[in-house]
Amino acid sequence: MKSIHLQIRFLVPLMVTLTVAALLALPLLDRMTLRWFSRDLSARGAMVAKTLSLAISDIEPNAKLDRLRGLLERGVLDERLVGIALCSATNQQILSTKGFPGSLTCKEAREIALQQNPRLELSSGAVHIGDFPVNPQQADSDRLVLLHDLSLPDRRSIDTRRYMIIFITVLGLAVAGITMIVAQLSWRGWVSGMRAILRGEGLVRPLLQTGGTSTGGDSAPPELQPLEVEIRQHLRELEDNLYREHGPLTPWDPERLRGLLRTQLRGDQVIVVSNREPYIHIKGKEGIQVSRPASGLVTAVEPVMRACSGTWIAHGSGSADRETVDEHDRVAVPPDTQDYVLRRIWLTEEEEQGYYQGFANEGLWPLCHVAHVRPVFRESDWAQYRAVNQRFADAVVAEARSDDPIVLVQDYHFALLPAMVREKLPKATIITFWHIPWPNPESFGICPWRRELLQGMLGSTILGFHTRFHCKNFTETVDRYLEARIEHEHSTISYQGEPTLVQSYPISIAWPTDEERLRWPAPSEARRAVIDRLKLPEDACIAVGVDRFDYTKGILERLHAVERLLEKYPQWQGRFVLVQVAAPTRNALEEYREFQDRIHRVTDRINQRFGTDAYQPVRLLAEHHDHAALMELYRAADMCVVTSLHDGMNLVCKEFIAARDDEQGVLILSRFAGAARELPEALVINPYHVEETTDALHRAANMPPQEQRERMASLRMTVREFNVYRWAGRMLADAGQWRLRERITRRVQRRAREGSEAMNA
Ligand code: ADQ
Repeated sequence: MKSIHLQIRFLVPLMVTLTVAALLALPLLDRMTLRWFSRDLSARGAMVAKTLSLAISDIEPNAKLDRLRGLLERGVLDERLVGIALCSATNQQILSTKGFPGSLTCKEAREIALQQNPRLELSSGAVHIGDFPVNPQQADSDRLVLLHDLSLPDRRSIDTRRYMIIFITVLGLAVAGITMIVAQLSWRGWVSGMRAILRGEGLVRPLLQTGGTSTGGDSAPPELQPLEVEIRQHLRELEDNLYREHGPLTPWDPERLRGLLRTQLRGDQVIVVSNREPYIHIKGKEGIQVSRPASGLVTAVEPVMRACSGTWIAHGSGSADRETVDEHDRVAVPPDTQDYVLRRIWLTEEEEQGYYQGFANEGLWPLCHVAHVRPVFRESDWAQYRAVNQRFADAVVAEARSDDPIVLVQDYHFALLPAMVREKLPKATIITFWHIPWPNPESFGICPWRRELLQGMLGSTILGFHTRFHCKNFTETVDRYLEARIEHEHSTISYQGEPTLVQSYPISIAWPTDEERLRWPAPSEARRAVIDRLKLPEDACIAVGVDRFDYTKGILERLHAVERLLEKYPQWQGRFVLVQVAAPTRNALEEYREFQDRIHRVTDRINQRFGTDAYQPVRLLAEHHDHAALMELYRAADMCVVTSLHDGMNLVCKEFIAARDDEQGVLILSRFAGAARELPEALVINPYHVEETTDALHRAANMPPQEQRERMASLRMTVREFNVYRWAGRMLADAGQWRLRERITRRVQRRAREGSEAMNA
């Protein structure tokens, strides 16, 4: 209806314009046709005059007048000639035919004949006057005046005008009709184009077309495409702002996770198994203190356990751990809220040495990270690894309150445990999460016990990695070394008839709550505190690195980049400072001790080369920091530098992002960290390329606040939505579905069995 109104509004002016054009064109056309006729009559007159002139010259002078009259009277027999007169050179009428008006003198006739439109209105009608010399060679020749009837041209002119009006009317109607049809079609095109744009199909179409498929539905026509780009940009900005303000519609949080446990998992018991414990009790000068270890695994899993309750089984490694447990080696944690139970397992020095230092950290860790440190595999370590896995598996069975608990197995320390638990608790849902990368089959193949490790892991119901790439590597490894059925479509591997779902679940952190944020210092206060505490220059550009002191974290490459920065861009000398926090880790291993010594040596060298009494470009803080100290650093920094040579995910970069609610600060992130796949708005670098990392440091130090804001706002959106509750929630939801399917299958099988037993009976 609307489009018809619009077209009428468009058509009325069109018709008016056409009518005006016709009214203006008709007199012009009239004049033109008359001029053509006049020219035609003049030519015709000239011909008649010439014929008569020849006849006149043949007449003998004596018989002249009578013969002349007869001749002229014969001439006017032509119906178009009204009359003819013969005039002398002095404009005296010599004779004239009957139809020649008596009132018209030769002089008048001649004057009219000389006009452009030689027309004379007589009472009998309009005539055209032509004046021609009888003998053109003679200057004072007599002249013939011919009067042509103009009624015929006039009639023709009226006919022409009528045809013209009909023609213009038909043309107008045709143009209007075509215009209406075109307008209707293009209006529909525009409307559907605009709808397509608003539905987002205009943007989807190019993608589909590149894929060689066509949607076949509405899409924006080419003339709308610039508009499309603009509308989409505005919509996206609005959407972004809305999203930034309110976050996802149903965010993953502890409450949602608890709800999932209550509903889909019917409140079943959750048991976590990890090597590292979430709380360590240590004997200090002021009595027993509780500490949180520097561990990505603990950072991620602890908030999940707070939300889910249950039991966490871990190695009791603290000096006061034994003093704080009950007779069942249990202690309720966290100390203030006591949300769940920590069950400690005690390891002998031999066990710790073989299973943890040896097989896990000297064997599997370098094997999976492929960071140019050779894995070491010892028979004795392997024996301890197996034994300790069995001890933890037994503890799981002992802690289980039912025959089908949910067991969350954490990391490479327990590759054998899933199959061991499965043996005792076949109905348990075992979710194993591998926190470090999984290498390609060739790299993994150097492990002498590769088959046993894979068999152990395939005891899991669900096997999770950070990225699809790691899942793919694992599946290919199984394909290479075991006889198993792999179903790529369903991401499952069936080994000895038992299926395992192999899926990627990118891990994350708990997004800070409002209460937590209220305790944070303002970024300016944090900066002030850090500058005062570390005695940094007032105008320092602060880069922060937070890692366990591990060779996979790329700390050496980071130092080389800082050194190159001060060389290549000397304006940063005296201003640029890398504050490197490195928590001591695995100090019992020589590889680690040597690495840490080397980092100290390189730091000293750089500080000597570019430092002064008042300025040191690298501040190496090789000690554990509590959460508040880390937050202060993150909020004080101009940039956070993550240069891992290989990292399953890396949580430090996500902590930095979560800390920057002022949307300032730049993240430099290694492309070899799993996090790089989720956080493309960071400055993504190859840490092995010193020049590239150097330039990223320079770029970050010069980045305008607006660009920082754009990048940081987007990073924050990702980390807030893809938080650790989502990580756990997705795994538990998959487990819930799995258990439901299992229960249904078991019921169906039982009924079938009962049915066949009844039949037999
Ligand atoms: P990690 O190798 O431990 O984790 P990461 O993910 O970066 O590495 O986590 C380190 C954690 O320790 C962070 O929470 C950090 O704040 C904390 N931390 C580091 N240095 C500290 C210090 N000096 N003082 C106090 N705390 C410190 C492994 C894998 C990762 C994976 C995680 C989670 O190697 O790739 O992201 O597990 O799956």
